[in-house]
This record gives sequence, structure tokens and C-alpha cells, in this order.
Amino acid sequence: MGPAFTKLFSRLLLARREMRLLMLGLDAAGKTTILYKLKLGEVVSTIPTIGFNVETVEYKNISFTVWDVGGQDKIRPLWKHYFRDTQGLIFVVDSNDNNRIVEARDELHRMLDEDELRNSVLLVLANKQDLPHAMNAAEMTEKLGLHSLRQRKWYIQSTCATSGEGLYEGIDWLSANIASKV
Ligand code: G3D
Ligand code: MG
Repeated sequence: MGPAFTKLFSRLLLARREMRLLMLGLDAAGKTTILYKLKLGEVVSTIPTIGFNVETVEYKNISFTVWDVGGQDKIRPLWKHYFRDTQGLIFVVDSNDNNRIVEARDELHRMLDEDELRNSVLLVLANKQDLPHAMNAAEMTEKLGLHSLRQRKWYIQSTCATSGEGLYEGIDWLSANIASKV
């Protein structure tokens, strides 16, 4: 899958110098799996003393930054540091986790309220579609309240991170929509 992604990202590589993509979601949504599946380069995992785990991959002029959202109000103010210059937010959700869909929705909307993320496009990955009770993209759209979003370019893509299914399409949308904005 590596070369295909490289080709996809070429639009972003040409678009501008520095590009920051944030990938967020509740723990166990599948973020780390996706990061490795993209095979962009070495994943660097850092745990600052304040105790939230940040994974980063640098790929040419694109940086991917990943962490778990949810709970822990104390550390939230520290996230802001990573928001600057974010062109794309990728929000990963476990489509099979009906118990935490409300929490995921609340976290998503809370992130979108952040002033620094005002101009970033939103790609939602409705992950774990291979599981038998997974909600489909239409149901996830409803539960996550995506239709209520105003002034925001967003897209939802069904994925299975373990097989890689859907990731290509999601990144393609992101790439096209960030490129058209810059
Ligand atoms: P996170 O980084 O968002 O916390 P992870 O999530 O990438 O660590 O994934 C959490 C668990 O979900 C992992 O299982 C991972 O293999 C699994 N997972 C991720 N994506 C999918 C998917 O699309 N389908 C299924 N069935 N499982 C997925 P383990 O067992 O390693 O904890
Ligand atoms: Mg992880």
C-alpha cells in the first residue's frame, strides 16, 4: 500500500511547504493501526511528563500527529500546542462501539469548537466495519451529528484499519480537499 499512498499524498506535497494532519479519536478506535498501515515512515511515540501519549510520523512536508481524546480534562489545555497549522483533522471512530458513540460525538464537537481548528477540513473514519455489529456510515453520520456542522468541509469514510480497506479513499478525499483550499 505504501507507493499508492505516496502517490495520493503527492497532491499535498505539491500544495505547500508544511502540512499538519491530526488524527484523533477515543482510545481503541484504531488510530495507531491506521498510522502503521499508511506506512509513511517511522512512527515516533513520545510520552511527555504530563502523561498523554503522542505519536508522530513525518513524511516529507507532512506531519501526522496522533493522540487519544476523552476524559482527563486536566491535560486538554496542553493539546492546543499541537493544533497550530492543522489543515486536516482525521477523527477515527469504532463503529462497533455503541456504548461510546455519544462520548465520541461529544469529543469530536469539542475539538471542532477549538479556534485553531476552525479552518481544518474533517475526515471521519467509521472504522471496524468488518465487525458484525458495526454501524454503517449513514448511521455513524447521524450519531455523530455531522449534518449539524456548519462552515466545515467534512466527509465520512467506512474503513477497516486492519485490512486497510477504505483508507485509500479517505486519504484521497483529504488530499483533494486540503489541496483545493490552499
Ligand atoms: P487506538 O490507537 O485508536 O487506541 P488501536 O487503537 O489502533 O490500538 O486499535 C485498538 C484495537 O482495535 C486493536 O486490537 C486493533 O487491532 C483493533 N482494530 C483497529 N482497527 C480495526 C478494524 O478495522 N477492525 C477490527 N476488527 N479491529 C480493529 P488489539 O486486539 O490489538 O487491542
Ligand atoms: Mg493508539
